[in-house]
Order: sequence, then structure tokens, then C-alpha cells
Amino acid sequence: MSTNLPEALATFKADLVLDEVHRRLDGDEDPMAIVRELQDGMKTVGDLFSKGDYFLSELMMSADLFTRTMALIEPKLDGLVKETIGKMVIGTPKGDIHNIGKDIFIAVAKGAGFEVHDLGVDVPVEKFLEAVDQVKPDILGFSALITTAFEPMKVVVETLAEKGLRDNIKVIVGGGVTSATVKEYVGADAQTIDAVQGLDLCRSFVGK
Ligand code: B12
Repeated sequence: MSTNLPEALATFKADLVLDEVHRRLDGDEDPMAIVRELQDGMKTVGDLFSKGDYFLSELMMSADLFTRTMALIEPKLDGLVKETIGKMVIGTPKGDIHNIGKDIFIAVAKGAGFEVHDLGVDVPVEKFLEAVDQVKPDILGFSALITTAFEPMKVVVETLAEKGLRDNIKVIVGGGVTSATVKEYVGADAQTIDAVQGLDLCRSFVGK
């Protein structure tokens, strides 16, 4: 009998979750389908946290379990593509330390042949600008999970425009709290809350 992954994750049943992920990967299930189910579990945890039913310790337990499952899933996301199809700079903006979704998207993007320069989390505006200047990426990606991350993204995009660099680069925003409204506010070219859709958008940006 198969385990309800979102529910098992949201109630921290580590053995059940890890066994189920192993079983499905051995059965050649699409790894991104598993990620989506785990993401649903994280959404439940977030909703319970919003309602005050869960506390920070529960957020941390779920994040830890999610990270452990990703260690199993990530090797399966690595494609066989060796040709580089484009360059990307990505980071989580200043004030935001969430990295799980960013790291999933990076695994997917690398697997598809992108050269990814990961700036990490809590990244100041200046560090994004420096990286764009040095790496000269095709794409700048932001991963944002809290609302305070919106303003720094907007400042990066505005500064690129002031320097005359905005037209040379595509900007994409991802992360659970983002929306079409956030895309407009930041001045990005695209937005998504799904790594696979994000990859399709990035591929289209580089004509692949
Ligand atoms: C896990 C978690 C944590 C963990 C983070 C661990 C870590 N290492 O990342 C911990 C416990 C540390 C944490 C801390 C906090 N958190 Co928190 N957290 C979450 C939680 C439950 C899940 C986030 C997550 O990992 N989701 C799973 C991933 C896979 O989804 P995802 O990030 O959306 O990524 C997917 C896509 O969006 C996409 N993607 C992601 N990035 C990118 C980038 C690009 C370019 C592309 C194309 C695609 C892409 O790909 C991924 C796969 O499909 C969310 C609730 C939620 N519903 O999201 C709250 C949540 C984000 N946290 C929240 C809050 C408030 C906090 C704290 C302030 C709590 C506190 N009082 O201290 C702190 C903030 C610390 C800080 N300064 O950043 C709020 C934010 C509310 C808001 N509107 O701003 C949320 C929404 C919970 C809630 N409902 O209130 N948190």
C-alpha cells in the first residue's frame, strides 16, 4: 500500500517518508512528481504555521525532512546533458534564508545543461549586481519565500535598467509567496512556483 507522502511529511513520519521515496525512485517514478507531492506537504505545514497550529520547531522539522528526501532525489534530477545551454545567476534576496526551493530549481536547471552560479541565501543587492557584471548571465533568477524579499529584487532590476544592462538579461522570480503581481512589482520577465515550469521558461529565454 502506498503512503500518502504530503500527509506523512506534514506529520514528520520520517521513516515512512524516506521509505516511500526510496520505493518510488526504485520504481522509476518521475522524480519531479515526487518533489511536487513533498511540496504539497510543505504547503500544509506552512498553512498550519499561519493558523498558529504549528510553530517554528515544526517548520524546521519539516524542512529537515524535506532536505533529507532531496538528498535521495537530486541525483535522479541530474540529466545526461553535458552541453551548456546558458548561464544563470541565482540567489535568495537579502532578509530571506529559505533555500530548499532554490536548490531544487538549481538541480533541475543544472540537469538540463544550464551553468548555474548560486549566490546562496540572504544575498545583498550589491552581490547580485556584482555577479551579473562578472558572470554576464543570460538569466538572473530570484527565489523568494518571504514578502520582505520583494523590495531588494525590485532594486536589483531597477539598478540594472539604470546601468543599461536590463535588456541583456532575462529575470525570473520563483518561490511559494510569489505571483504575477510580484512579477510586475519587481519588473521581472517571468514568475513561477514550479521548478519544471521555471525550467521551460528559462529554456525558452535561451532559445532551447
Ligand atoms: C521550510 C520553511 C522554513 C524553514 C526554511 C528552511 C530552509 N532551509 O529553506 C525555516 C524553519 C528556517 C523557516 C524560517 C522562517 N519562515 Co518559513 N517556511 C517554510 C515553509 C513551511 C516551506 C518552504 C519550502 O521550503 N517549500 C517547499 C519548496 C520546494 O517550495 P518553493 O520554495 O516554493 O520552491 C518551488 C518553486 O517555487 C520553485 N522555485 C523556488 N525558487 C525558485 C527560483 C526560480 C528562479 C525558479 C524558476 C523557481 C523557483 O521551485 C521549487 C520546486 O518546484 C513555508 C510555507 C510554504 N507554504 O511555502 C514557510 C514560509 C515561507 N515561512 C514563513 C515565515 C514567516 C518564516 C519566518 C519569518 C518564521 C519566523 N517567525 O522566524 C522565518 C524566516 C526566516 C528568514 N529570514 O527567511 C512564511 C512567509 C510568509 C510571508 N508571506 O512572508 C511562510 C509562507 C509560512 C507561512 N504560511 O506563514 N521557514
